[in-house]
Amino acid sequence: ATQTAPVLETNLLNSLYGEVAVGNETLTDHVFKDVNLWPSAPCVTCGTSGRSYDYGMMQLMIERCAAALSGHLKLSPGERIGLILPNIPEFVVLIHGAMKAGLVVTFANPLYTSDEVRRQFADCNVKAIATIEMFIPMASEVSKSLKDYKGTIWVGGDDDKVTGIHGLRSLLMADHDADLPDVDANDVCLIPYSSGTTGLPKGVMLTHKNLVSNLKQVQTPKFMKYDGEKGKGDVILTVPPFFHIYGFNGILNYNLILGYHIVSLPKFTPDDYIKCLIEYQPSTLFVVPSLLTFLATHPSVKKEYLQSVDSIMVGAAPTTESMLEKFLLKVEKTKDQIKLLQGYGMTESSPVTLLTPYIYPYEKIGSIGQLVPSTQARVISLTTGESLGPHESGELLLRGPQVMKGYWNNEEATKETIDNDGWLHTGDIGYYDKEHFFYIVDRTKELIKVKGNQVSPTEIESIIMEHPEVADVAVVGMPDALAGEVPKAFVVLKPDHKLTEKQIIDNVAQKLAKYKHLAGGVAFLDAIPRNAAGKIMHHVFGESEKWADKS
Ligand code: 4UU
Repeated sequence: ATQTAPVLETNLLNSLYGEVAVGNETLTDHVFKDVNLWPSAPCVTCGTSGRSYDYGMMQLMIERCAAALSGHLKLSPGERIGLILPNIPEFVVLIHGAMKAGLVVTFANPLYTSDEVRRQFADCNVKAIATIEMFIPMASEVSKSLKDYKGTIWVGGDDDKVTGIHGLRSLLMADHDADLPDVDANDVCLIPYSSGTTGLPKGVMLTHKNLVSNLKQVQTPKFMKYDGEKGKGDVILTVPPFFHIYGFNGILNYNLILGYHIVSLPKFTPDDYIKCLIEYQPSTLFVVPSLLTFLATHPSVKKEYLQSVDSIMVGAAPTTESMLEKFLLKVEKTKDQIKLLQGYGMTESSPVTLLTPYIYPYEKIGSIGQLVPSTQARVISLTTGESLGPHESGELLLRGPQVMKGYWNNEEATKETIDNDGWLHTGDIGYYDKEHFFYIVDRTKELIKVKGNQVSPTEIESIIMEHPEVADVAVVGMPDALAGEVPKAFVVLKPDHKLTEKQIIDNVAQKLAKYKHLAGGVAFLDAIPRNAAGKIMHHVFGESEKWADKS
């Protein structure tokens, strides 16, 4: 049974699980520190093609990749490399190879349009791009707008058939003269993009220390399946993208340290996923809520396929208690037989701040868990800013060694997000109970989450504003049974203009990745509700009928 936790007078909550030492290792050294204990264990397998490397091979490829990036492409420590890669085993080679060479990685969703990739890669001044054959033309086009560009790496390619393109296999086969740098753990090594609480996606500067701290924080006995023991040869099946912080640090690195066999799909299809369940008999599934819904409700997912599974980690968007229960009913298991774990995180916090302990009381189902070690929280009133006590909802503030250094080239946004005392303002609304289990109930920030993916309303709004006929626009997340939320546009047209819903939807579809499309449609209004400062009151749309479609 959980004990009632002491709440300080100030309502500042400390983790109930103490502190972790913040190491001085680099991320790659930390992740592969025990690899010599299991060199021939399978490391990462592509669930679609079956292509697989063991831990020893993975380590060798990472070292050779680092040498090639530094010795052959002449990339210098601190320079940025952009990855446009799906979940394939070579993702690990590129990202850890780059970090070993002291480079800073930024990754993009392969579904992005070239406009989206260009915006991100130009913003942080990328000097090289690694991608698969399909996206080489996009990389070439994007590279034209990048200064002092040093080259494209073709993952899957054999040799330098095209000028300026380096085949990964040839890079790894050749010997390179490289002097790998001593990398400082305080250095930034990853710049994922997040829109945070407002505006367009911004570069999130994460250091080795941020990411390593977070791995230590989540690998605390209370939160782990084997109470800290490693090397049980577990198989995990995972779909969340490695190019998002949950997939990269929360899943990939987390499981690499433990020597587990990671099976992943470059592209999710129900058939491939079911095939992997049967073929690899995974013990742990890492999912986002929409995938849990698929498992719980899709008729082709039979309970027999899930017999090997003993735990499922859900994160990146809200899950409902009823969906968790629906899943248990479907597989005819109790929560003791299949652990349903939730994690809460943000790109800005490397990502995990809250996690359910591996064993926790049934009545806490639906909770995002408790503070991981070395993490503090406050829940503040939306009106007065004071710190609230148990069962009072307010904005969640978090502090710990996993919180980012700041936004890339954007001091103003950094100051708005991390206050002078180091608190990260999450833009999420929630509360905690007397045992320090937290619950998320709402969001103050504009962010829309589509199947766990971030969608920035500002990004879609700016595209809709490009129509000369549009006077004003607000994009809002609307509830959706499978995706969680989908974007919907509320548009004010200039007088006597007849722009149609279809024209608006098509224009957005041309410029942005599919999950950002206006699946919620378009509604025409007379005015967009804005506050005194002129900011769109995104929040009022979701909660009331008064903004009902007038078209
Ligand atoms: C309700 O989504 C993430 C990171 C997710 C993550 C990572 C490691 C989950 C579990 C884990 O172990 O990052 P972002 O930056 O894309 O989105 C952050 C936002 C949060 O502010 C919140 O609004 O995503 C939402 N979110 C959640 N909401 C994330 N996790 C949850 C959750 N419940 N469990």
